Amino acid sequence: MRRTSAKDGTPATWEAISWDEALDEIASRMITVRDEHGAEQVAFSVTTPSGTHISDGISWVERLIRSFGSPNTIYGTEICNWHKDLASRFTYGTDIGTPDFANTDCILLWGHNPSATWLARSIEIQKGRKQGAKMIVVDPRPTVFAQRADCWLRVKPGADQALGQGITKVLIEEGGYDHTFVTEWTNGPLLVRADTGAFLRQSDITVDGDPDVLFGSQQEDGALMHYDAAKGQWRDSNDKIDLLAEIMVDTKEGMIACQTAFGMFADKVCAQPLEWIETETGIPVEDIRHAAEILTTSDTTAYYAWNGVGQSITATQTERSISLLYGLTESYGDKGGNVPGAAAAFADVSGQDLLSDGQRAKALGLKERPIGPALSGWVTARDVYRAVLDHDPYPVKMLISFGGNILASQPDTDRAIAALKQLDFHIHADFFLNPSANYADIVLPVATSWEREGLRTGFDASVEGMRTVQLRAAVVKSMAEARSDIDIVLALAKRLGLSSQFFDCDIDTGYDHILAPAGLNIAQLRAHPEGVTLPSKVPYRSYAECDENGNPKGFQTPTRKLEIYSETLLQNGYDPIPVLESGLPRQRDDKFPLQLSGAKIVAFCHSQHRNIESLRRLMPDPILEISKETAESRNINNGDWTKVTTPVGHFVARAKLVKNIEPGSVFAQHGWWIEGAADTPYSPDNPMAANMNRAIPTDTADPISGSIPLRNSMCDVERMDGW
Ligand SMILES: Nc1nc2c(c(=O)[nH]1)N[C@H]1C(S)=C(S)[C@@H](COP(=O)(O)OP(=O)(O)OC[C@H]3O[C@@H](n4cnc5c(=O)[nH]c(N)nc54)[C@H](O)[C@@H]3O)O[C@H]1N2
Ligand SMILES: Nc1nc2c(c(=O)[nH]1)N[C@H]1C(S)=C(S)[C@@H](COP(=O)(O)OP(=O)(O)OC[C@H]3O[C@@H](n4cnc5c(=O)[nH]c(N)nc54)[C@H](O)[C@@H]3O)O[C@H]1N2
Ligand SMILES: [Mo]
Repeated sequence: MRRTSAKDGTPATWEAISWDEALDEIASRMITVRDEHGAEQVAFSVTTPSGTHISDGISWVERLIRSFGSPNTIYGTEICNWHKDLASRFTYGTDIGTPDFANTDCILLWGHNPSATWLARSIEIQKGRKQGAKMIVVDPRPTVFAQRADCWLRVKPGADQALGQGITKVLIEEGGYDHTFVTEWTNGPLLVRADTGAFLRQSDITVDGDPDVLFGSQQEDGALMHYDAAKGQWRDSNDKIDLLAEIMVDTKEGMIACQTAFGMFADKVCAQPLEWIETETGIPVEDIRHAAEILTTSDTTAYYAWNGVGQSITATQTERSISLLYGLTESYGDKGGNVPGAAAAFADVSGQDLLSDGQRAKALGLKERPIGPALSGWVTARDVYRAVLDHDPYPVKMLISFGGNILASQPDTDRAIAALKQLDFHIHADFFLNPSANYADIVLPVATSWEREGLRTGFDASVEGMRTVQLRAAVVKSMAEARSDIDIVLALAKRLGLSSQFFDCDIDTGYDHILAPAGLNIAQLRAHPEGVTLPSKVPYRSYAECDENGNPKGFQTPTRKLEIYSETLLQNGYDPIPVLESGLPRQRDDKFPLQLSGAKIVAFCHSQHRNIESLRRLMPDPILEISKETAESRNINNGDWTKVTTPVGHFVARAKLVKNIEPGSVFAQHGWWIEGAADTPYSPDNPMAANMNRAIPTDTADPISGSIPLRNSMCDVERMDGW
C-alpha cells in the first residue's frame, strides 16, 4: 500500500499498489541513497525474534541488510538478549548456553519469569523440580516460580549487580567454590600488573619475550610459572599455584607489583560487608547466605538471566557479576549446567561476513560503545533518531522496518515521531498497521508463520531440543496477497543485484546450504514435517577436549580461560572486574520516591495481540502492580486508575495490589497502544496514554551496551479521580 496522506499524525490513508511497483520503487530508492550518500544512510529495523514469527526469517533479513551494506539495524538487542548472548562472551567466550534444567540439581532464575514468557522452558523446569532440583529465584515480584522457590531473593530493581557480588563474597569467604576448577580453567591465577592493569607478559620481562606467555606465581617461593595463552596450556605444572599471590616482579621497566586476577577479584568483591549488600538490595543477609549455601551444596546449577537484568544502565557489568558467580559453581558446559554450542552444526546465513569493515565502522553509536551491539550492526533507536533529526554523525534518510513497533517498544516517543516524519522514505512490512507503520510511505503485507513454511534449526527450550530441526509446513493458505519476509528479502535482493549472495534467490538452495553441515537437505525435512532430531552427542565440557596437538579447546576468550579478569573490557575503558564500590547509580529525587519497573504478561507479546478480542478479555487494561503500603499511602484501591509520573513523562494504568511485592517499586506493562473503552483514560482519543515507554528517561545508558533503565527509573504514582 502506498500512503496518500500527509504525515501529520492522523491515521494515514492508503491506496493499493502491485508488489512489483512497490518492490521496484523500494529497490531503486535504496540504490540511489547508497550510490549518492552511502548505504549507512538506509537504516533498517527488525522486530525481535524472541517471540515473534520473524524468528525463522530474521537471518535472511540480516543477510539482506549486510550484503546491501548498512551497519544500522534497530534490533532492540541492547534491551533484550545482548547481555546474555554477547556480553557473556567477556566471561565465557560464548553465549549463556542452554540451561539443562531437566537434569540439574539447582535451578537459578535471575530476572527471568518463564511462567509468563517461555512455557516450554517452564516444562523443563518442572521436570528438574520433579527430580528434586532446588530452586533460587531473583525477582522483585512474587512470580509463580518465586513463590515455589527454596530461596526467593526479592531484589530491589536494579540492585542485581550488588546481589551477585554479595553471593560471590560468601562463596569466596566460605570456600564454596572449586579451587581446582578456578586454577585450571579460569584466568584467576594469572598475574596482573598493578601499574597498567594488563596481564604480566613475558615481553614485559625480556626483550625477546613472547607476549602470549603470561604468568602465575608458585606458592612458597613465588617463582613465575609460564602459561601459554596461544595454546591454552600451562608450561609448568600448576599444582602449586598461588591463587592469591601478590609479588614484585623484575621487568624491563624495573620492579612492578603484581597480583593474581583472582586475588584482585576476591579483594574487591569482599570489600563491602554483607550488611551493605542488604541495604542496597533489600535482601536479608541470611537469605544471601542461604542462596550461597544452595549453590555450594548442589553438584550442578543451570541458570537463566534475562530482561530483569538486561534493562538497566548497569546491565553489562551486572551480567558479568552473575556469570562470574555462575563460573565459580563450575557448572558451565556441564550436563545439568548451561551448555553452549548445544545446537548441531548448521551454516549461518545472517551474513556477518558480508558487511565490509569500512561499512561496519560507520555503525551509529560504535564510537561511543566500541564493543557493544553496534559492532554487529545493531544500533539503538535513539541513535537513529539523532542521525535522522540532527544529522549526527551523518543523516539517515531511509528506514526499512521488518515488523517492530518503535513507538511502543522504545522510549523517546516524541523524538521517534519527529524522526519518522523527517525520513525521506519509510517502508514498514508487517501483519498489521501499528502506530509506527502509520508514518510509512509504503506498507508491505507480511504472511504470518501459519501461512508459510518455516525452517527452525534447534529449539532452545532444552538441550535436547537444540538437536531438533524442523521445516514447519504452512497450515493455512496465504491470505490476500501477503508474502513472507523471506520472499520479500529475495525479491529485493534480485532487484538490488545481489542474487549471487542469495543462492540465486532460490530459497530451497539456501536451505540446503544451511543444512549441509549437519548432513541434511530440505527434501528430507519436507518428507518429515514432524522434524528430525540429530543423533550426534551434546558436547558437555567441550572446553576440556583436546586437539590433535594435545592442547585443550579451552574457552573462546583472549586468555582461553573463563575470564574473571577481562583485559578486553579494560582496554576499552571499562572495569575489568565488575565491582560496585559505591551505591547504585540511581537518580534519587524526593519528587520521585518509587522505582518504576515492569514485567511481561502471558496474554500478549510486546505491543502485539491487543487487537485479539479473546486475549483482551483476559487482560482488558494495562495493570500497575503495586504494594499494599504504597497504595495505602496514596489512597489507591485495587482497580483504581493511576497516573505514573517520571521526570520525563507519564502514563496511565489500573492499580493491582500485590502481596509481597518489592514495596519501593511499581511494575508496569509495556506495549499498550490500542485504545481502551470510552470510559478509560486511554480511550480512542488518546490510546498512547497507556504507553509506559513515554515515561522512560534515556539520558543515561549502559556505557558498554547502551541499555536503558526500563526496570529502574524513578517515579511517583497518584490516583486519578473521576474514572
Ligand atoms: N507472553 C510473552 N512472552 C514473551 C514475551 C512477551 O512479551 N510476552 N517477550 C519475549 C521476549 S522478546 C523476551 S526478551 C522474553 C523475556 O522474558 P523474561 O526475561 O522472563 O521477561 P520479563 O517478564 O519482562 O522479566 C522477567 C522478570 O524480571 C523481573 N524484574 C523486574 N525488574 C527486575 C530487576 O531489577 N531485577 C531482577 N532480578 N528482576 C527484575 C520481573 O518481575 C519479571 O518477573 O520473553 C519472551 N516471551
Ligand atoms: N518498557 C519496556 N519496553 C520494552 C520491553 C520491556 O520489558 N519493557 N521489552 C523489550 C524487548 S525484550 C523487546 S524484544 C522489544 C520488542 O519490540 P518490537 O520488536 O518492536 O516488538 P513489538 O512492539 O511487539 O512489535 C512487533 C511488530 O512486529 C510485527 N511482526 C511480528 N512478527 C513478524 C514477522 O514475522 N514479520 C514481520 N515483518 N513483522 C512481524 C507485529 O505484527 C508487530 O506489529 O521491546 C522492548 N521494549
Ligand atoms: Mo526481547
